[in-house]
Amino acid sequence: MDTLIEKLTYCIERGKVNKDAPYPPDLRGQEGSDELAALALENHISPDDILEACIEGMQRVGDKFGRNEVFVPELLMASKAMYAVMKHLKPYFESGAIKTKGKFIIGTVAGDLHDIGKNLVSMVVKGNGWEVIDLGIDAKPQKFIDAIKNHPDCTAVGLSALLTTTMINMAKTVEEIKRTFPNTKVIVGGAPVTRDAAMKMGADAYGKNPQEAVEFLSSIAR
Ligand code: B1M
Repeated sequence: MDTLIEKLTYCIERGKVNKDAPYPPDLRGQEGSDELAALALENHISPDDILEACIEGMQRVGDKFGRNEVFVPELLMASKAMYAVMKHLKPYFESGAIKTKGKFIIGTVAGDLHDIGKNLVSMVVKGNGWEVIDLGIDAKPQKFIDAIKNHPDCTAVGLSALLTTTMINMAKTVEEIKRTFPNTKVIVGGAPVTRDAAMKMGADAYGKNPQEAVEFLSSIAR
């Protein structure tokens, strides 16, 4: 089974989506992340292990990007391969929702277009029985304010950021939310964010992964 998981990680790293995909040329005709994710589930590999394998693939392509070995198109292909897997995992992560425990508003902050992590948090939170209001990517502070106005009963608001440069917008958004709605709880997360940075921004919590967002919501649920 290890080889199946390794192949999946490699397909994410290389941006190989499915058998018919012509990209990358050296993997033409081979199975991609789409088929391998389906096969892994059929072989009772847990959705968590599949996800971990994909995150490892994203990490590898990200590291290559950091070393100027690949460029934005390769990151986009890796994202496509990751989304092909998430389509298979979605029902598993979302299956817990029957009667909702409350509302959670989430978005990727202004200037930031990364949405894979935010969408994973959204799926896992939904799967744990919460209604999720997803504001998408590049969400300006006003978009969060309007969403809280429209959903005054929300339990918390979550912000995601993947760029060190957009962490400034994250801090501004937390500040704006706390100024307008001092009682609204805010959790922040994303690769460059740390617990220390979260506290300095004035957020109520930091989530390293989707599970920590769920734990925070449970801890403050009325
Ligand atoms: Co970009 N990118 N990217 N990128 N990209 C990074 C983030 C980078 C680290 C790559 C690198 O240099 N090694 C780097 C940022 C450097 C920095 O600021 N420190 C970078 C850069 C520089 C850029 C551009 C500027 C490149 C350019 O144009 N020159 C550009 C910026 C665009 C913009 O946003 N304005 C850019 C563009 C892109 C693509 C569009 C091509 C694509 C995103 C596609 C998409 O999201 N639909 C992309 C990708 C794919 C990446 C990497 C490779 C992968 C990101 C990812 O999806 N990870 C990334 C390198 C890396 O991460 N190693 C990189 C997997 C995902 C599951 O993890 O999002 O961290 P993550 O989410 C985790 C946790 O952080 C947590 O839970 C998730 C699951 O565990 N979490 C939360 C996230 N949000 C949370 C919220 C919570 C709680 C937990 O509570 C609310």
